[in-house]
Amino acid sequence: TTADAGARGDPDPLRTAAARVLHTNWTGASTVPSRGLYPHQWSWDSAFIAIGLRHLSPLRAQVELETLLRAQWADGRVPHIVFNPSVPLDAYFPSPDFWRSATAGRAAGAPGGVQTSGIVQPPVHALAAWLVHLADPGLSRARSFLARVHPRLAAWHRFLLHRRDLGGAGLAAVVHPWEQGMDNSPCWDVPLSRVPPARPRTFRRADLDHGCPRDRPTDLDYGRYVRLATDYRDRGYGAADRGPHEHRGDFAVEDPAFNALLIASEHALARITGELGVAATARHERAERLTRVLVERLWDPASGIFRCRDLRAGPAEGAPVAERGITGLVPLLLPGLPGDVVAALVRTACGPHFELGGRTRLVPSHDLLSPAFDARRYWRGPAWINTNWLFERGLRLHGERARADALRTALLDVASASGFSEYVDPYTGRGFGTRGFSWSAALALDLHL
Ligand code: 9WN
Repeated sequence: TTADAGARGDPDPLRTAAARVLHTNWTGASTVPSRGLYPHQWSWDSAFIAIGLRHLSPLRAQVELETLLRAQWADGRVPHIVFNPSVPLDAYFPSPDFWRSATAGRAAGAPGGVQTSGIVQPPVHALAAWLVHLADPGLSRARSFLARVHPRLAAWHRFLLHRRDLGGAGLAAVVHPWEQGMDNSPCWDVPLSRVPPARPRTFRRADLDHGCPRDRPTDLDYGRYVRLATDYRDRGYGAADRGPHEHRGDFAVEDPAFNALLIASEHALARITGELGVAATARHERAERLTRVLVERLWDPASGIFRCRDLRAGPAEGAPVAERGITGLVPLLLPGLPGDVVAALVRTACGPHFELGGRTRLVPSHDLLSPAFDARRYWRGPAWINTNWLFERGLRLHGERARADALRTALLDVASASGFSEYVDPYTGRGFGTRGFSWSAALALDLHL
């Protein structure tokens, strides 16, 4: 731990402890989120990991992203899990024999040489690629890093902006809570309530071999996750869905954080394009246009937060979800937000629903005043390092320097004192979930330097 390293007279105990986590979790070409609970490569984890890893080894950070992008499907999607063939099938559920990417994903263009899931995760990758490039531009140019990842990142964004524009407004929709990355957020309670759960004894939850049931999603949640993934798989992962409105799944949501990360990555892709000697204006303009759509479609001025839009609720346009989640604060990281939206987001984060700078040490994953809030159950209240890293970035971008500095200090303290826990109690900083969690170590390292 950081304390052990400090006791041995290490001048930089946080760096040493974080580097040890990333070293332990490195498998040769990518990094697992954690050795026990998550023994494969995860999509948005790898992006956050690369952002920290660039400070230890820019080469490994590039390879991390390249390994993930090699598993891209022909339709542009980047799968949420790339499976490690040397890990036993029962080590993680759902395993490759559930997803059957090579057969069920054939029409959508799943790759042959590697087994993957068929759903996606938030598109943090172009942002990560750009930050990795900046860590060592000489090495990046010598390896043609950006030239090689650029076409894959562009195809990935095309998939999201076209195939996943299920609402027809220009935003990307997610078709599974695992795609948005905050699996059991109370924001999904209403949209998920329409999904008939798979029968409990038809699958085995490997997560409970490592995680405490009190901190994890419930069996009912899992039944619904399994049903949605099974249905999507059995429809060939959407390969036959022709127009934007053709997707028939029971769950389709436009999510603020997912789209904000896509827009931030569009800006990064514009910078990447510029570095490669191609005019970047059109892509920046598209990012600005998407920012306006995000505000028009998901901003709720009355409550000062972005709302998820449940596309399966009622009429064609869907309906906003009432719960306030951390997802609704993440768009602060966008440069083109109107000033009144920026001011309101900061007020909301510091107000009674999230208490930043007040009673909480880090921004919780969910509204403290919601009856659904639970300080230790996964995405229903605990604070996560990745969302706090994103919010810190937003505060800094918009000139909120004192608040950004305070959040950065708290993040570093909590991340290292909790042994780089997966998530923490937002009031006390006590760690839950797995320890030695890669993105907690990587993003602390990024803010530490
Ligand atoms: C399902 C790996 C992933 C994160 C997600 C987090 C959790 C998986 C699970 O772990 O999800 O994808 O098994 O619970 O919710 O954000 O990417 O760290």
